[in-house]
Amino acid sequence: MMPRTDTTRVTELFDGLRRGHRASLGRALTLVESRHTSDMQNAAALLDACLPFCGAARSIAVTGVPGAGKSTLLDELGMRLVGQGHRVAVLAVDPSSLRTGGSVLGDKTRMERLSRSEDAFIRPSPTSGTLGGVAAHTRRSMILCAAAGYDRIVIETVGVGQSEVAVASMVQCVVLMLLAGAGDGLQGIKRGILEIPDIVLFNKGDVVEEHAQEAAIRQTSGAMHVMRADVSVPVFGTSAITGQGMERLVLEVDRCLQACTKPFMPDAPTLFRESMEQLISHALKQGNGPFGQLLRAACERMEQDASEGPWRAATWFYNELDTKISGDS
Ligand SMILES: Nc1nc2c(ncn2[C@@H]2O[C@H](COP(=O)(O)OP(=O)(O)OP(=O)(O)O)[C@@H](O)[C@H]2O)c(=O)[nH]1
Ligand SMILES: [Mg+2]
Repeated sequence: MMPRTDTTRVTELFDGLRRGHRASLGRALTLVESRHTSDMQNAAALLDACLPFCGAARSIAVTGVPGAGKSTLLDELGMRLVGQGHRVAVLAVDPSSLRTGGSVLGDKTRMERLSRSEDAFIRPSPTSGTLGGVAAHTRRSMILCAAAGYDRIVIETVGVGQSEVAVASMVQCVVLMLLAGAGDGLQGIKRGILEIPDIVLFNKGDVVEEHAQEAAIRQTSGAMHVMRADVSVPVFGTSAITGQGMERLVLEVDRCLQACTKPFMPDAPTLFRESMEQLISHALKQGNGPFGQLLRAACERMEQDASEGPWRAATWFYNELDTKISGDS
């Protein structure tokens, strides 16, 4: 049976969050991360209430290898955005979930000025897997932060794997951070990565040799030009420490957001479909849920009966699901 929504709790959170109370936003984010069935119901009600208040926000992702300088750069970028009158929320996303509390602390210390700013909110990545996976989690957090009045939602993601691509597809401006001469030269990076960004930075310009930095920028610009002839992707050097290239970064991000035709949030049917896909694919990976059990049963059938190949097992799974759903209705 579907648990009831705790209307008082949801209303309290919603009111607090809309009034800009940090604690309410923090609790709301924790609520949408929860996998307790009763919390899920409340989270859904809260998200539905928040969705209409998201329109003014814009989203940016900063992605790159571990240690590229994302957090340090975000401290600088965030402060500049705050200086322009924006309210900035930073969400750290870590799909590998390999990071320990130490790094979360690292994120906060690397964003020292931003974490002290009244107009900024920093949320480290959740420590455990969340409902529906990384992308679903990001979507939900973005909605809450936007409804709480943050108009620049910045997502820090590590690496450039499948989850980052999913996260990148959700934002309006993707900044890719690379390091010249650190295997991030064109030889070292997978070219597919270059499909993602709207802006490419070569960071740590203060310590990388000038000619190496210039060569990396030139090569990457050239490759971009060939691969994505229809768009002009700025590629330039930065230093999160000295501030080199930061003015340009603020300008390019602004330009990108202005040119972006993608809304901050897609329409409700798209959000619903996306959410269902994420939930189902996540449910399949959870061993003890109903999907996981069915998946295991299908695998056991294959083990016990050599004639039960993968396609037959998949068909069996689908039919079982169909029967269950029809039986329950
Ligand atoms: N010299 C120099 N060091 C930098 C620069 N940007 C960051 N760093 C240093 O690089 C290290 C890693 O920086 P972070 O900002 O934590 O990097 P990150 O990409 O957020 O790292 P993860 O979150 O662990 O993936 C720190 O010691 C920073 O001080 C830069 O532009 N120049
Ligand atoms: Mg970081």
